[in-house]
Amino acid sequence: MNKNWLNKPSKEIGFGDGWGYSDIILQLLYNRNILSQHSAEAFLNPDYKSLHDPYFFPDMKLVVDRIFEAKEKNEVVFIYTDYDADGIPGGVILYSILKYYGITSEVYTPHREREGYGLNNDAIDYMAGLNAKLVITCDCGISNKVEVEYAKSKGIDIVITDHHTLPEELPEAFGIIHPQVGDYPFKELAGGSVAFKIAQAIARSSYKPVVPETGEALEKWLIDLASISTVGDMMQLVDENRIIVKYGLLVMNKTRRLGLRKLIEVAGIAERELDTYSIGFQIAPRINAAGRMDHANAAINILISEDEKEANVMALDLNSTNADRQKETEKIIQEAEFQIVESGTEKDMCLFAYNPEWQVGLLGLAAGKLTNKFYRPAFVFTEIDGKLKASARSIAEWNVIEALGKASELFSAFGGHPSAAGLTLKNKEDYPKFKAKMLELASLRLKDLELIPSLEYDAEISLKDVDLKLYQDVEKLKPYGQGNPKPIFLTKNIEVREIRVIGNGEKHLKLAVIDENGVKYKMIGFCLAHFCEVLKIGDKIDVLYELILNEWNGSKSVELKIVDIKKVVCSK
Ligand SMILES: [Mn+2]
Repeated sequence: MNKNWLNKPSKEIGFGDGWGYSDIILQLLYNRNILSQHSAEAFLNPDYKSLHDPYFFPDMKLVVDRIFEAKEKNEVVFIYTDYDADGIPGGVILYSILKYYGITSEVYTPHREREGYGLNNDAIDYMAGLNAKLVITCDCGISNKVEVEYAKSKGIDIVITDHHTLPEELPEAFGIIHPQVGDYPFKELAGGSVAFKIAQAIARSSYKPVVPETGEALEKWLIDLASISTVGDMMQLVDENRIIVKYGLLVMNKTRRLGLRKLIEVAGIAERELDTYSIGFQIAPRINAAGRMDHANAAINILISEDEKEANVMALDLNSTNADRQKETEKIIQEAEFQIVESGTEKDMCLFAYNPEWQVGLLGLAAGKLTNKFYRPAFVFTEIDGKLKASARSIAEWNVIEALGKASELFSAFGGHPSAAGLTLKNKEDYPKFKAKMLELASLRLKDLELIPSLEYDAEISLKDVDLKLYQDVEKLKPYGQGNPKPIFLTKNIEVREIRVIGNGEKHLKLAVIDENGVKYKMIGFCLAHFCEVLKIGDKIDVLYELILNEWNGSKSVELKIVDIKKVVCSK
């Protein structure tokens, strides 16, 4: 699909003078809204010591003392954690830190389809039946006022650790650790990182662990899990999140956690240096797959396993669950696309697909793919127990959660964000009414817009500026992720000299181009082979690209990874 290219604004004259950075680094900092020398230093050199004091959470001391009271009294303790790639590593952080201090806890993860998100009374009954006295939630609970009351009536103290949007009325829990409750200085922590802050608070308390390590050395072995939560939940990689991910990756590259090592091995990335891409596309999807396809317990169990053989078997299992998940998702996407194209609705202001057989845990992935492909908001429905449930994904131009709010009378439940949401229809018969309402709201907002995706680039440069020095400069901005995308550059008017299609299945494009001085450069476009149908030798093109390092026989060179191409002059 044709894309709009947007240039981020050029830095102002004089910006960063005297800070000692290259012009291009300054532009990249400016593009990321890092506007003072102090914040530039902090951004380029994330330091473990800059993590905020965990005792800035108002309830932290109370919560830490309650945990050790449970140890003293030998109480049954449950960790109640969400089933996704944020909650799972977070639950394992809590389980592990308690274990390091001689407290054995049980981890309870609700079933995605049967129990749904957050605390529920049946689960509370189950834990009460096992004589639980303390339940610590992770990545959920802040909206469970009613369930927290119910737990109290059963003699259970609930400690909520969460990061989701605050409801109007907070639950009256024993304690709440939430970055938006109180004056904690950074509000964007993942659920797993909130759990990590508890681990830090315990490691920095006067209580004594039963393992040899103490303090920082002890807490650091848990930060790799917090980095999975942060990337897995697509948090902005700024401030404390940037430190967590940087140190998390350092730890993950030498992790002692057996199950995580096995997961990395079966994903086929053990030989590489792990980065945010490995977390986002290899590790988090495998952890998520358990809850999407069946029960998240499989992912919890592998991460807490201490038996080599067992961990191996579980990693292979999770790997095949993930492969099944991919296949299933692919099937849903194909069928959904077929429904949309067959009905001729692909140019409508929003897209709908429905099949009662589709698995609810995969709807969001499918909706996301449809939104990318057609650049329209998409709703993908399935049916559970006679009710229609959907996941929605939207484009930047339309706030889907706001739209759902305007049709709330149709739903028995709905929630989410401007770009992603979920809903359950009260009555199955309302499906046509729902579609009509969404189409009406979407066209109010979108009908006069040209709906094509846009790509933002950082700076226009010449090919002669591309060298190892530039690559190393750009690498200083790692780790990349939400809020800090990998830098993209534009070079205009370069001449195509060679065109080849390479790789398994002939999916990739390889170009040789020359700049205005006749110097030749190589470019590679992964999954961009379709451009060879429109390009000819001698064409002049504008190209958006990223820098990648090519290491071959001990020598290093910079290669250009094509992001998008526009033809400006055709050869005769
Ligand atoms: Mn989360």
